[in-house]
Amino acid sequence: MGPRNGPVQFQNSDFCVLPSERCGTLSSVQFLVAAFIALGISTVFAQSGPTPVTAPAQPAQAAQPVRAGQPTAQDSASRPSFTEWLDGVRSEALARGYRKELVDEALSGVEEPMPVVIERDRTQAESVLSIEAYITRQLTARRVRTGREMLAKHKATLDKVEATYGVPARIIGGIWGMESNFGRFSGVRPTIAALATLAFDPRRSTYFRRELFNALEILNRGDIDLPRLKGSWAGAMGQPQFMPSSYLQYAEDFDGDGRRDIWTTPDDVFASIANYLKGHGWVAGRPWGREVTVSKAVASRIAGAVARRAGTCQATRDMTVPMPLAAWQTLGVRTLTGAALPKADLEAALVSGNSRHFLVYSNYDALLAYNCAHAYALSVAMLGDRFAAAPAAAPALRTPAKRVAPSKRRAAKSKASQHPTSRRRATRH
Ligand SMILES: [Ca+2]
Repeated sequence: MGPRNGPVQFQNSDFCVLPSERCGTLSSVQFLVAAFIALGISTVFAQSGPTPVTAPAQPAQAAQPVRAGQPTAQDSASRPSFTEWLDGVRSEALARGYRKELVDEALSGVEEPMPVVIERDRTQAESVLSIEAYITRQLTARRVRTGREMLAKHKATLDKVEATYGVPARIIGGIWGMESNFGRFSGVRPTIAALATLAFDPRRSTYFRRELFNALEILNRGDIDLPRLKGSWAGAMGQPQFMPSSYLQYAEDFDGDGRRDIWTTPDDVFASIANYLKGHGWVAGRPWGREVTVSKAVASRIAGAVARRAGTCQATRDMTVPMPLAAWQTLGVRTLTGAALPKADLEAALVSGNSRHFLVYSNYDALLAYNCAHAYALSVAMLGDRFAAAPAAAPALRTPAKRVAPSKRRAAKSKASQHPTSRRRATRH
């Protein structure tokens, strides 16, 4: 992984089951559940949303860990061996004009598919956590505190990035925190080997073969050396967790040293995140949205009167079409304090969890583009709000622990493992 990772993160990575391997942020309960999965207990669990710029979402598979190299029903005599397949990749890379020594070096370390990659790909789970529960898990006092410290530490750079791209530092910080725990963990898996494994596997071979060549392209351009080209098991790289295609399109060399280093250079990390959001429609000076109050009666009125959006991503179908704030006001939507909505001439769409509701503006779509899951996008947005809020306005950072009888603790732990968290994170595009 990135040079920033210390021993602790490496240790976590051994148990990490999250597609993006953001295990640095696992709570102890999450960690326990993750350990169970790592032991082969197939279960629905995963953490958050996906990874920006990551692989395309796939329907969850019943988690049956399959060992790489193990014959499956889909294998047939016509399938090449991994070695034969890799020879084909090498030939195509040379035909594309990549330097021979680079191709040889990059592929020489890929002797066989990585079992851990296949297992994690097979054990991705559907989200069973509600939006509310997911947000609660993400917006911890510790993460908010760390985020404020890190944003303060990098204020000068973030201010420059914000001025350049028009994306607020707090939003960049929200994504940075969600993706790599503020740069502490960005994945230890060798990207070429991980992508080769997924490209050889028939499940999503076309997508990952393309990303494998994109990764070779990155090496060929000299932005990063092979030993440092690391990331998640699913190929998401560096602190922003960009897939190679997103890297090629959006990574920025903000410190001007000639390399787009999203692994260890904060300037490049922040600018790359901001450039991605700007490239997906973030408009400077506009808010993402706000949490609102929707009574049950109003919610059912809305369900009958307001259409849902279309779209290729599930989250866009799980929200309404945009309408003027005045229309929401007429329908009975109010601010969290029960006040009237602002009279701004803005259109907003309604995103609803089980009990919480949010009116979101067009900038919210850029967050969904990073990772198409409301739980993720709302967590980023609300983390940003918390970073920006005066510390005194935030809930107490330390809540006195309530005494819980041991039997209740066991019950709570058991419940947590039955209702895992997750939102299948699959994927950014
Ligand atoms: Ca740079």
